[in-house]
Amino acid sequence: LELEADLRVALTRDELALHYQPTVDLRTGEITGFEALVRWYHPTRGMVSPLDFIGTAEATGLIVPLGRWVLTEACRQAVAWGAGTTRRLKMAVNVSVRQFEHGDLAAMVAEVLAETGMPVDQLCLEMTESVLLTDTDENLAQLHRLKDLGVTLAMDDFGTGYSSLAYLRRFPMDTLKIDRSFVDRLGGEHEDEALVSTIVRLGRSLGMTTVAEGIEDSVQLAVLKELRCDYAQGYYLSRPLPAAEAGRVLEEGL
Ligand code: G
Ligand code: G
Ligand code: MN
Ligand code: NA
Repeated sequence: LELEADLRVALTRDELALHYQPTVDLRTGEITGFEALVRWYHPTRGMVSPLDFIGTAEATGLIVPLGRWVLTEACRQAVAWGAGTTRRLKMAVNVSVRQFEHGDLAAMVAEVLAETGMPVDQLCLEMTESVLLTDTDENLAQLHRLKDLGVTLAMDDFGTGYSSLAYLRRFPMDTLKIDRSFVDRLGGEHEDEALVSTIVRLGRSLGMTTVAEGIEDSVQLAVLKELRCDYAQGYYLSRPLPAAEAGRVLEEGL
C-alpha cells in the first residue's frame, strides 16, 4: 500500500526514468535499436527495480498511466536520437497483459505516436506469452489493431511459457525473443545448443526475427552467430544504460 501511494506520487513527479539496452545485429555488430526499461529513483529507498513495482502497478491499474508514460518517453527519445540523421533505430517497449485489459491499447499507442512524431515502423512492443493465453479473442483483436497501425510485435521471454506452435501461428508476432535461461546453457558446462538452435529455426520457419537475450560471454555470442540468430542483447554487449550513455554508444559504438 505504501508502495502504491509512492508510485502514484512518482508518476506525477520526476522519479521515473528509462534505461536503454542496445540490440545488436549479429551479422554486422551494429546497434540497431534499444529496449526501454523503466527505473524508479525513490526519494528514500533509492533505485527500485521494476521487478519490485511492476506487479503493484499491474494489480492497482497504475500500469496504465505508467505504461503510457514509458511509451511516450521511449518514443520521444527515439525521435531525438534520429533527428538530423538517416538512422532508423528500433525502440522496443515492454507492455503488460494488464494494458490489454484496461482500455484500448492500440488507440493509446496511436495517440502517443502522433504526439511524439515517432515513425510507427520504429516501434516494437514486447509482451509475454500471457497476452496469448488470457482473454484470447479480445487480445487477438488488439494485436491485429496494433499490426494494422504498423507496429512490430515481439514475444518476450520465449520458451518459458506455454505457447504452442498453434498459438505462434495464430498471433501476428514478428519477433521471438529467446529467454536468457536458454542462452545461459550455451557454452560452459551445460553446453546445450539444441534447444536454442530449435527456437532459432522455428522462428525462421515462421518468418519471425529472432533476438537472443542475456548474452553474458563471448562463447554464447559466437554460438548464437553460428546458429544464425538475428539479434542479441545482454550484459556482455551492454547493460541497460541511462539515456546520455546510450546516446554515446550510439555515436561511438560499443
Ligand atoms: O530491467 P530489469 O531487468 O530490471 O527489468 C525487470 C523486469 O521488468 C523485466 O521483466 C522487464 O520486462 C520488466 N520491465 C522493465 N521495464 C518495463 C516497462 O516499462 N513496462 C513493463 N510492463 N515491464 C517492464
Ligand atoms: O523480461 P525482459 O526480457 O523484458 O527483461 C529484461 C531484463 O533482463 C532487464 O531487466 C535487463 O536488465 C535484464 N538483462 C539484460 N541483459 C541481461 C544479461 O545479460 N544478464 C542478466 N542476468 N540480465 C539481463
Ligand atoms: Mn523485454
Ligand atoms: Na525477456
